[in-house]
Amino acid sequence: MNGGFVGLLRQSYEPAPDRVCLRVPAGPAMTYGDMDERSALAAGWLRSLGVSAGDRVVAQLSKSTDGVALYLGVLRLGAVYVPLNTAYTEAEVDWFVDDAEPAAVLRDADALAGGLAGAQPCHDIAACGTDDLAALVYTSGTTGRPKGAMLTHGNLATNALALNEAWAFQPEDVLLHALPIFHVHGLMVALHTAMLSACETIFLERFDAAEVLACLPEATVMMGVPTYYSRLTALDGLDAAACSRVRLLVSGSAPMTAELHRAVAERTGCEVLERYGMSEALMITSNPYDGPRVAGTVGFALPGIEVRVCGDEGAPTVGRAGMVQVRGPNVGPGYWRRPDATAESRTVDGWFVTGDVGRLDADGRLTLEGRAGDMIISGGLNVYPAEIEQALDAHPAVTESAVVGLAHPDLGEAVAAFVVAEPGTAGDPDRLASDLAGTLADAARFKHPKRFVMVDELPRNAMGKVLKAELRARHADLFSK
Ligand code: MCA
Repeated sequence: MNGGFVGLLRQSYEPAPDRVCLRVPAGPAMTYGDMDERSALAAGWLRSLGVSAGDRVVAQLSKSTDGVALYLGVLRLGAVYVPLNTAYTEAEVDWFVDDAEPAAVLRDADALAGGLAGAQPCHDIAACGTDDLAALVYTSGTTGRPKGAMLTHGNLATNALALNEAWAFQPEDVLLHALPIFHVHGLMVALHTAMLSACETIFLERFDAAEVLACLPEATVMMGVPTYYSRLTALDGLDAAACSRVRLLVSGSAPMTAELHRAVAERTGCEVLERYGMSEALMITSNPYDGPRVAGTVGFALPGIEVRVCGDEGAPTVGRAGMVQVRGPNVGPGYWRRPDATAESRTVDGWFVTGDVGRLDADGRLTLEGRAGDMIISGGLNVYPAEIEQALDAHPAVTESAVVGLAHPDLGEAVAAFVVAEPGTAGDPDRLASDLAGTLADAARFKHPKRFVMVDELPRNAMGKVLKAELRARHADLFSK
């Protein structure tokens, strides 16, 4: 793997540089040759800014073809790409920058375009081995303090090759891409797999259901979070004719309900293929391309990857729920500058402990049954209750709070906060709710509770621990009322 992941990509598109790489509706198509040149400009520009191999480059940028060129330019130099959600606030970005200690921070798309315009291209591809770092992807911890999941060139390459094979990608495929490119899903699952086949990607700036539907007849593959599919099924036009060329619809990042799975199949004739992954280990399992895609399950370990489920006593078990563990070339080397957290996430025999609870059947098919922590997945984005609770509890009018995820028709789960007000300060609950939204000003908006519920007390067990399961059960229909 001399040229790392970019070297591998280049092998696939080099014979056909005129093939379309990214096509933005109403914009010019960008060929693989164009992308190669643009990424060489990005690498040259970064080098002129002093970035060299091993340095981190933080990018918080709206989605654009230049953003992809920048990513490839970073890898080309042997530097380390650190993508950040565009919803993160200044305070959050400051935290990530302190932690990653980057050589460059790019947050302005115009500055990027200007930089590329004046740059000298760097056509070299740095020699990168399997274990060289390619990206840091931040994930929050149960304590609310984010950790940078390290991913190597070997992780990226082997996972893209595995997906390419498992999902039968061909150069003739056309990928419809509406995902953000600051997460593993949009960048390393969708784009990598398509680029490794040198196929065309219809590159949309964001997910707009009507626009996606209008593009669908040209596509052969689409990937999305369940919310994409529920928004599409709400439109009249989603039918077999709209999907006449589609051979594969993939869903991930959050569980898809059996009801939604069925609805998409009835409307389009396509059974959605659900797969399972996480930032620390890229894609882990997938429903089969050929063979039954069972709703509510996430399928089988991808080629070259091992999955086991361990019960409370730590021994592998089949047919019973336990902790999902994974081993293989997809698993990253750990958390950036956090040997403690890295060690905690491994078993003594070297398996990565995902934190998800699941059940394997005798054939090796995995069903996820929940998460060990309280993490909420809202519209495919992870939200950690501890972070929000800590901010709410700091408000003088709040005695304590509990943040949970409750079923939501659009987002799958949405964030709800149960708040006990300090005696004598409750006053107007609406007023307090708007005050609390202000208290969360440092947190990205998608993490903010969609509802604040004032309660007299939180349910607790005999040990004084807040019973979140009870809150979830009691208020299960909060967002459907
Ligand atoms: C936006 N908002 C949200 C979310 N997204 N609230 C809760 N959960 C969300 N996911 C809020 C905004 O803060 C704003 O609120 C309001 O909704 C409108 O914002 P807008 O950006 O217009 O929303 P949208 O375009 O409708 O976005 C919803 C979305 C988007 C399309 C579902 O969140 C999305 O693309 N999600 C996919 C994320 C993804 O790629 N996840 C993969 C990571 P206000 O008005 O109050 O400010 S997981 C991963 O990579 C792992 C490895 C894996 O396995 O895939």
